[in-house]
Amino acid sequence: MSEQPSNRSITIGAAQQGPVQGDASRADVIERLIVMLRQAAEAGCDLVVFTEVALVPFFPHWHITDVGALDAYFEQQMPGPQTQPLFDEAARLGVGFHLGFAELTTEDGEIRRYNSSILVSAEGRIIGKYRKIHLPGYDSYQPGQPFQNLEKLYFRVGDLGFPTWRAFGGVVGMMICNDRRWPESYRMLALRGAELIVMGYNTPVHNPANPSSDHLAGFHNHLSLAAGAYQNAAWVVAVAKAGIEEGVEQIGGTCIVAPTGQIVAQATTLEDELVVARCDLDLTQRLRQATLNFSAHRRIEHYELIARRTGFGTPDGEDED
Ligand code: CDT
Repeated sequence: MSEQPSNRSITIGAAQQGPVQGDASRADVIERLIVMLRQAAEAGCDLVVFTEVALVPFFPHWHITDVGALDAYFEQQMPGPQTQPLFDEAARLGVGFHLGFAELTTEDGEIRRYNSSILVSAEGRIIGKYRKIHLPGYDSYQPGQPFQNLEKLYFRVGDLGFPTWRAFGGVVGMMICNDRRWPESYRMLALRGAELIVMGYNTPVHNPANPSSDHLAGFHNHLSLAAGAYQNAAWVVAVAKAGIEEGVEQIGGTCIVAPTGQIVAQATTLEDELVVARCDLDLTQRLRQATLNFSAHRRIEHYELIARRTGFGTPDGEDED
């Protein structure tokens, strides 16, 4: 860690959210976010990171067959009438934010639904949008499970790639929840210069597909984030929707991870909680000029050679029978 903060130090608030129950209105949720936005402004934050699908309960946990009921969880405008107060308050306070939401849009004459996030400037202007690429779970109802994971049914795979933006004095990229488990997400962003990666997540403690790992859910969260941060020399801010939401217990563990892989700030509750850290963006550059100097040390030609030789997956020396 840097002992002397540089000119490119920014203060970031990771705004963990407790559960959003089914009877909560958008206005209720926005009010909770505004409370944390004000706390962040008090704490001197330049940027506040809200979670994935922050405005409603994490509805992919339920099988919803009525299209009207499904679409009620989506935003058709951003900002729209219900989210405008968040933008207005952020602009009034001069604090930027990241927000995850379910996006419904009409493109090429058809309705499309994405799991999306936006980065908003301190003036309340949308800087950029990301659409989740790694959608976990299933595209059909799974009988016999205590809750569903139907992201593949409700959302399309994101079609915007992994863009980065010059913002908040550095280069910023976004990913969303399950993206954090895949090294390619971080690497794509780092190759585009990302110094700061922000994301939200809704992660149940119980994974019906692999219950034997339930006790490791929190560990795997921090393992993925720390590895992604260190191996790409980037700051990583990851924000949970935590606690028991409509009967589904979700991990917390909201944290801010330095490019060294060290968790420098972490939530201690499963409720609305603002976690703050000062992040020196120049630390990324110092690491990228040393151990993690991509252009000096990565061996792309060898990765490609190996990939061609193995057909991207067949083990060398596999027994033939
Ligand atoms: N929202 C989301 O992407 N959740 C998934 C659950 C997968 S079950 C391990 C996640 O990766 O956290």
